[in-house]
Amino acid sequence: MNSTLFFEELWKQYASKTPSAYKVKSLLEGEGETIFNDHIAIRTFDDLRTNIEVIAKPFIAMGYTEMGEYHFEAKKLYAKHYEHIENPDAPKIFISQLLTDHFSLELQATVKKILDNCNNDIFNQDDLILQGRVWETPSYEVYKMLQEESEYAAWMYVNGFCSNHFTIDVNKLEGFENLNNLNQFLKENGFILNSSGGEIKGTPSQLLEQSSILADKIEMEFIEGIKEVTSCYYEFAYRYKQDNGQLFTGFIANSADKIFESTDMKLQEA
Ligand code: OOG
Ligand code: NI
Repeated sequence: MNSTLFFEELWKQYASKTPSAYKVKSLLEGEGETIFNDHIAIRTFDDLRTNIEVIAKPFIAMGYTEMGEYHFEAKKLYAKHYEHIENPDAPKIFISQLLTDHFSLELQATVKKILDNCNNDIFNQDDLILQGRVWETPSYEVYKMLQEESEYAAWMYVNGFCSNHFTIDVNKLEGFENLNNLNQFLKENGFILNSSGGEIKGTPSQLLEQSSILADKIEMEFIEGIKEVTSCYYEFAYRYKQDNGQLFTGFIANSADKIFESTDMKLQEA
């Protein structure tokens, strides 16, 4: 699949489970804006069958290069980001993985069982991240057990492989001078921002400011019946110039740490 088609398909799947993202995009287009995507993000388990390297492979084949790496000690996550050097307009890719070994033996065994119980050929397919949850109908009991240790693990168990957000490139908006203006506009229109660590994560001196809306909630079929879980969210990024005059293209671990929480069930209930 060529990369334009791939990102179109990825957006379609993401928008179908993230009605707020579709609404925000339409609202801004209604104001005359054209939307550009700064980056997407993918989550996975660090199992050798599904780790960051496995997820990154099709992107490397598209011409992406590994750039930065990020550590999240408290959340027990690790991430890398990728850029398309020849095409700076291609969205950056942020891929994180759960550091399974840092959790309980019960969680480790559960993750292994989830992966063992599905057709492992699928992990090597180029379109893995268009496949969503590739394992069987989840159990609510397992979901709650994972959630006690890691919101990320629980989210991954029910959502699977996808882009968990797209990101509006705020630099390219015409009617919004800065991220705060966009945030105010979104709030006036009824969208709820993730305020963990403040509505704006990052500072001009860190060269990146980010905000996001809370993930949508969707109905999910569990073995035990239908329950609500979080799906995906929309992010907004404003980048500043580095000393060389080029926009900063990386990520900031402290900010990312809070952006992850956009899918936390605990923020929904607060
Ligand atoms: C990724 C969170 C981090 C960013 O831009 O810093 C992030 C995730 O929720 O999987 O997207
Ligand atoms: Ni992001």
